[in-house]
Order: sequence, then C-alpha cells, then structure tokens
Amino acid sequence: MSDEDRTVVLNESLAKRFRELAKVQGVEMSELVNFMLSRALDWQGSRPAIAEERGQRSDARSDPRLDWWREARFGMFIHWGLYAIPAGEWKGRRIPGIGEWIMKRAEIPVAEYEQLAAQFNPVQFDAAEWVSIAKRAGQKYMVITSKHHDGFCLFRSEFTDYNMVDATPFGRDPLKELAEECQKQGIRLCFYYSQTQDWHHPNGDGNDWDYDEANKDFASYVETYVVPQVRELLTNYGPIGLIWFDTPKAMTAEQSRSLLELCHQLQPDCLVSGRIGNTLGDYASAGDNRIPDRAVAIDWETPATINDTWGFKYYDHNWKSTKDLLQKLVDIVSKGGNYLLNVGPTAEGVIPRPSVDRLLAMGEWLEVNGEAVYGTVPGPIQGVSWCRSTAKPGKIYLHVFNWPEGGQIEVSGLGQVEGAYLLSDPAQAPLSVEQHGDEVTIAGPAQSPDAIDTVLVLTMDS
Ligand code: H79
Repeated sequence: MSDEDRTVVLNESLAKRFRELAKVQGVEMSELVNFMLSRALDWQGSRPAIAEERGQRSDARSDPRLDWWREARFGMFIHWGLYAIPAGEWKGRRIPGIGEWIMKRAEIPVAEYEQLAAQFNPVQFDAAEWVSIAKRAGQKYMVITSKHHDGFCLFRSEFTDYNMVDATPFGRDPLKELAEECQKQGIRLCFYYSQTQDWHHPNGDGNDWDYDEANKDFASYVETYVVPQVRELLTNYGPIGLIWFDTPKAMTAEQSRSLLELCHQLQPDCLVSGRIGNTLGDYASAGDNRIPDRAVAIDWETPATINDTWGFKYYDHNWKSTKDLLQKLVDIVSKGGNYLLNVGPTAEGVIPRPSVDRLLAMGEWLEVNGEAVYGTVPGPIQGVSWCRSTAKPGKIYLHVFNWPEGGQIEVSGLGQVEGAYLLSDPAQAPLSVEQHGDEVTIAGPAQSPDAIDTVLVLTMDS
C-alpha cells in the first residue's frame, strides 16, 4: 500500500465489524479505520520488549538447569513446513506478511491447504548439513517447528495423519534425522510447538473461516491433542534441550501450568519457553525481533528473522547484513539475552544461500571472539552507542562498534584495570593503559582491526 493508494480492502469479517462499530459511534467508516490504525500503531510502539505474561517464573532465575542455555547465547531457529511450498504466493497473488501465516492471511480452507502435503517432497533435506551450518555459525542449539499454527506436523504422530511421515511422499521423519545428527555434532535439539493456534484442528485456536468459533472446545484440544503430542516429542527423540511454545493467547494459568509440569515430568532437564504463557516459562521470551533497551536481570531470549519472514518466501530478499546481525547478537548478549536466529528452508529442504552466507560469516567472527560472547554476563558499560560490554570473572570485554580515530579508547566506571589486549591477537600483546581515577585510556591500533566489532579484553584487579 503506497501513500497515494488510498484504497484499503478490508477482509469481510473486519469490514463487517467496522461497519457495525461506525454505525454505533455515528462516524464515517474511514475515520474510524484511521483512528483504530493509529491506536494500534501506538500500542505496538509502547509494548515492552518483554511482555510480563511471557516472562520467567521467579524460581527459574537461579535454576542450574538453565546453565547450558546461559552459556550458549546463540541458537538457530528453523521454520519449516507446508508453507514453504506456496512460499508467500497463493493462486498467483502475493500474500503480505510472514510466510508461515499464508493459510490464515489468505483464509485458505483446510481441505485446500491440506493438499500441499501430497506435494511436500524435500529430497534435498540433509540433517547433517543443517546441523553443520548451525555448528559452523557458532550456534549451540537448534529449535525447529515440530508443529506450527497451520497444524502440519514435521514428526510422525499417532494422533494425526497430518504429518510428514504419513501424509507426504517424502515419508521420512526429519526430526528423527536431526536428533541423530545433533547428538553426533554436539548441538542441542529443541522443538517449537504451537500449543494454542492450530488452524487445522477443529478445536484449535485461530481458524474461523472453516470452523465456527462458538462450537470449539479448546480445553479438549489441549487435553486430547496437545498433551499427547508433547508427550510424543519428549519421548521419541532423546534428550530435548527446550520446548518452544508460542502465542499463549487463551491459555489459562492451569493449562500453562499443566503443560509445564508435563514437560518437566517427561524430561526434567528440558526447558520451557516463556510463551507457554502466564509468566510460567523457565526463561522469558522477548517479542519477535524485539530487543530491550537495556540489560534485563532475568533469563531472556530474542527470536529473530534474518530477512522479514520466518517461513520461506521466495520474494523476500530483505536480508540483514552480517554486520547488523553480529551487532544484534552482541547487543543482546550485552543485555543478558540469547539470540535465536531464524532460517526458513525451502520446500526442497535447502537453507537459503543468503542465510547460510551470513551465518558462516558470524561463525568466523565467533571463532575468534567467542570468548567475549559465550557464558558472559552484561558488562559495566551500558547505554552508549559506540560500544557494548560483556564480562566474565576478572575480565571485561569491550565490544567496539565504532572505532575512534587514532585508536584511543576512553572509558570510565570500570574499577581498576590491570591490562588490556585485543581478543583477536593470539600473542595477547599488552596495549598501553592509562588510568586517572575513574578514567581509563587504552591505546589501540590507529586503524580499526575489525569493521564490525573489535573486542578489547580488560583484565581487572579484583
Ligand atoms: O513463529 C513465528 C510467527 O509465526 C509466530 N511467532 C514467531 C516466532 C507468530 N505468531 N503470531 N505472531 C507471530 C504475531 C502475529 C502477527 C500478525 Fe500478522 C499480525 C498476524 C496477523 C497480523 C504478521 C502480519 C502476520 C500476518 C500479518
């Protein structure tokens, strides 16, 4: 929609609600739509990056079960499902929004959408390759969509035939293959599972174009479908690092709690994402692509896209640069969070090349600078634009995004600095440090050693 294009076509159900409301309010329809849109935008901008209901249970904050995840800091998200086939286009029309939402946005009837399964034959899928990409990117865990909102299951399930093994010509269980490879290559396998929205299941949330909302029995969907499927996922694939629930919406506290307890009972070490709802997660989930303004003293994670979609869209080429992605990673880690960065493989089973290129470039940087990322906590310098800081006992890492002309790095508020060196320097040649009271000046090279993020290690007198 351009500024000049003043024709907005509302979908039928929205148009009906607007017409009724406009009548009641005695205003013009366009006036009302403008008002509502501006309210929605204000609301969007004012939402905190981490919503309270997607927060962390207070007794999880010091739970050592999270230690591997606190160490990991960087994970791979994978959105893969039937939506990779239409890849953003339905019947010749490009459907706006995120690719995995195509069924909902185009209100595709279940009977039609289901037929995609017969075409899903990702012969190029290679679990070893996917895991190796994560590994080379420096990602420590992998979260894959076992079932997204469209209801299609990537895993064999006894509770529906609408799954990869029973409904597609492919006939293999990719989660089984990924589980084996993750074990081999030392990556923690984790599952995304859409516990509330299911546009395929008659009692699931979200599909009001096939099913009458009034006839839905959401509680029965949770009890007779979600619970047994979560049991399958946490029983059939070995140890699972975490289960990533999403969009809690109507989940009651009792429903969230019973799911949480089920997970902990089946696999005591399996973590549960904050999107289980009702502030019951083992860790908090920031909004999609949202990064808090400052350090947050809970365990939290930002799920994010490399372009503007999660599920593959063939015409989304809006790839963030490696620089942007790396600086986002460091920004997040400097505020105490994890970065769960998404790839959307194609219907053939291939992770798009632009994603792979960026991930591998991030991995190269991490190969050199990982010490300043993995297992760190927020450092003492916060809220400045030119650098970020992370810390480990006895060390502060200065991540310099904008190298000062001449290479004199000036900081304050750190305590007594003992020495400094460039993390990229294997010899750890000492840089000259001058300290006057609180003010510290470190003499770095005149030219920026790393155009994205040069890490200075400051060793501290304790
Ligand atoms: O799995 C990914 C998304 O599909 C899921 N969460 C991430 C991790 C997600 N579910 N809901 N939402 C994100 C928010 C939905 C926003 C919407 Fe829209 C606004 C749905 C309809 C309007 C975005 C824009 C999707 C379609 C149009």
